[in-house]
Amino acid sequence: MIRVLSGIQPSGELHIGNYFGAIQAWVNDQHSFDSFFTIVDLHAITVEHSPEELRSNTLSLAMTLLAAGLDPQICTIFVQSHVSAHAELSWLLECTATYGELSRMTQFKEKGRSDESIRAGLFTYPALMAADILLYQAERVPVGEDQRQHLELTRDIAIRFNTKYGETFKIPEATIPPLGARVMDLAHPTKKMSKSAKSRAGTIFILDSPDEIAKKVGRAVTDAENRVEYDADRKPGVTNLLEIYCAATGENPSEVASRHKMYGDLKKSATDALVALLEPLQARYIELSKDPAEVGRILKLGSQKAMDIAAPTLKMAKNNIGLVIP
Ligand code: AQP
Repeated sequence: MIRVLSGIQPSGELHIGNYFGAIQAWVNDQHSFDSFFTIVDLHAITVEHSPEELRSNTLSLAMTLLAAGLDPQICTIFVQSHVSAHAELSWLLECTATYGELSRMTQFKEKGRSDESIRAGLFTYPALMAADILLYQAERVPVGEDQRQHLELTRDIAIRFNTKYGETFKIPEATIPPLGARVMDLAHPTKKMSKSAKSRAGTIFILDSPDEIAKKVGRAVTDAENRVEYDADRKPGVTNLLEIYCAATGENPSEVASRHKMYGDLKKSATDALVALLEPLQARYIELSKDPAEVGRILKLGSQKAMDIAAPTLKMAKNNIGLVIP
């Protein structure tokens, strides 16, 4: 059975970009593939963070994933740091990747290439991400558009390792959704929606109330024409709203554009679609948060399963690169 692996950082509250770009596909994939989903807490410490918040974000993220429909009976959900093989393989891959490759990663450049005080871990982050994927011999990696470059690098690192040291890793492929792969900030529609945005105004969080959703969508930046058209270059704000609506409903953006005359109509439709999508998820989240011990149990079982799959790959990688296996 084809194996799927994907991860998400507990670096803040989840937003609809994370949902449409990744989680929606995870929920579907779990029925057809051998699926592993990981909360990548080691990635979340590559930037300034609060230890207390990291701990609570990790549990809250696990509950959000379960509330979104991941079923621990059919997929494996685990916390990255519970499986030490990630950190171990990461070092072997850091020693396989080059300084030039890591310097070209746009996410690194955006988050502060010119800042001397940024953490070294932010620079080597893509090697850890490659380890996350390659450890499980995953062939399919559902991610949003922003991760495409990291996936390409993962493939390059795996091919180089296999060529130099012998066949070790399967070569993974990114699967990127046709709609919702790059949800933009509602207040700055040329910037990607992000957990760590400076202002919350342009980000719709998965746990936002219907009123908050209505307010944020109502204030979404559009343009002065008041004519609904699907055209990302000329109308980034309106196009973003169309894509959000369609990612939530499965409809076609050009058809939806033709049925909406004014921006107000489109904003109302987008709000209603998001509330209808998120309300049941939020109700399940409240139920799950009453029993954090059960969530802890699910994560523990998940990390056991993950360790069993990761261990033979790590051993083979160590052996092939020339380390003595005890
Ligand atoms: N705006 C987005 N549109 C579509 N997909 C998105 N993803 C993130 N933002 C969008 C996808 O969500 C998954 C998990 O992302 P992540 O937590 O690993 O980190 P990220 O990509 O850096 O996401 P954020 O929200 O912007 O977090 P911060 O602010 O902490 O960096 C990935 O599959 C990603 O593609």
